[in-house]
Amino acid sequence: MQELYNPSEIEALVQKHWHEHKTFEVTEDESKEKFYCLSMFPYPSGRLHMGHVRNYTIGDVVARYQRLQGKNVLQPIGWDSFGLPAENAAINNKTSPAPWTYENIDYMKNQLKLLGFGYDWSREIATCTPEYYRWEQWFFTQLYAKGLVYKKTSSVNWCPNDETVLANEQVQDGCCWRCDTEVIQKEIPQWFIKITDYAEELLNDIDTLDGWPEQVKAMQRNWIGRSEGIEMTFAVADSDASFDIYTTRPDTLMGVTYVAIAAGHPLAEQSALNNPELAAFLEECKNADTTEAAMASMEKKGVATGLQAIHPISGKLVPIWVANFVLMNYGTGAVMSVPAHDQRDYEFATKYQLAIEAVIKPLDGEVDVSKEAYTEKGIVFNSGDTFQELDGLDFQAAFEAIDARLTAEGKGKRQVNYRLRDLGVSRQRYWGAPIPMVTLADGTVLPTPEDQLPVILPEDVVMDGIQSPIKADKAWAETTVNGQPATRETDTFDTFMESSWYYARY
Ligand code: ANZ
Repeated sequence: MQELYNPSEIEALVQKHWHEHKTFEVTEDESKEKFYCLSMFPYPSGRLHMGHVRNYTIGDVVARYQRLQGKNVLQPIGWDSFGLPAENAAINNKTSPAPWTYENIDYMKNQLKLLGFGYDWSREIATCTPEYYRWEQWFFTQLYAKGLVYKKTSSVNWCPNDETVLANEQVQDGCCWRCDTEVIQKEIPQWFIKITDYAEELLNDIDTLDGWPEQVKAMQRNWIGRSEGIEMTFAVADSDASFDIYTTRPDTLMGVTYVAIAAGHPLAEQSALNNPELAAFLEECKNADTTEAAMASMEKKGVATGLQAIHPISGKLVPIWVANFVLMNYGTGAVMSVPAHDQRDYEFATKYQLAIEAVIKPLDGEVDVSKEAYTEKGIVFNSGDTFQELDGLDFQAAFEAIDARLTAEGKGKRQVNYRLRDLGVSRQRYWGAPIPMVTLADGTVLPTPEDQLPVILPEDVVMDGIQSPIKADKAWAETTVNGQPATRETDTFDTFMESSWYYARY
């Protein structure tokens, strides 16, 4: 036996043996318990880094341990290989994304092999190949048939330099995470998957996740963000218009001193038609960063619309403001503002000299709102003549009483809201799976018929700046469906579409 361990000699020998004996290839074996060990696929960025080595070593240790336990272990590997970096690298290196990607895969595959991981290489996949993404396109059309996919124009974070939509997580301090260009808001038609239909189920099933850290489960719950409240209608004074607000604190209803609406609210846009100051403010809000972190720290600003709303119970008139902290895509895009009991409303009211009226006090004492809002749930007081019965009730009793009264008068109803949004999957870049939808000459939108799948992304392309070659080449989009000329969708799926299902590929 040799004194010194010579890796290049001994490891090469052992790996050759594994290869020749197909040591890690798995087949069906009813006599053994199955064990499926899947690590997150690497993105073929070019070279492995130590993070990869650590990550894949952990998975490999688990797989080998389970093998030694006598289980039939499948440990596959593949490449999560669509995405923006390939395009940018291709532009910089004057090549196209496909060869850049496949070369990186070859190189990194050799590196992984040198590390001696026990993968079943016969099952290697790359998510950028039609063999893989055809199933993704197929199940997208199945989701469409079930009504779980829809197209809608929506405002997105847009990087003018990369000409692409960015996820909120990809916006850092109002700038693009990749190129640092200032991000703007833009309205474009996009495809969405209706994950909100499953919000309740997702939330309930978090309870069944055994062995998950409590913090992770809490993060998941917060992300889904279920809240229970009341949606109610405020009429606009001297007009036929009305609008709905959503509140989780109906107990504070009698303390409403103004109403705040989002910059994208139809009432805001309408009021801006003859109000230049408001129009300028709406324009400013359009390009604001709407990530949660940014919303929390930004300066609260607003402009009065000049309109008044009628309080649904007291009938009092309260001013309608447009405020930058009201989100258009949450609840109804409008809030009843109760500065005495909401700190954000308090700061806004103080800044613009709006009234502050306390209507909730602690169980055992008085309330002081001279310096800040009292945001605890307490006991209702000061309800006034129109709803005196409310005085003395606690949060839950007041919630019920207000719900009952508004429901009886046809002015409101209980409502459950979720923070979770439907999943936007459209990207305007090239290196992704084509979205399998077509539009007929009369505007009818249809899924690509099954026998025309996969819709193949051409790989032999010339990158012209960052313009997608399938958008640049008008002929690519021309097709025929049911004997009629049709135009293909030229947007591609975001890469999380590939990443979210390869666990089910085997
Ligand atoms: C009046 C009120 C009084 C509120 C009070 C709070 C405290 P969650 O739990 O996240 O659902 N809100 C509703 N829609 C909004 C929007 N589009 N943009 C910004 N804020 C919005 O929070 C619901 C509360 O957030 C609602 O309850 C509303 O303010 C505000 F003492 O209504 B509340």
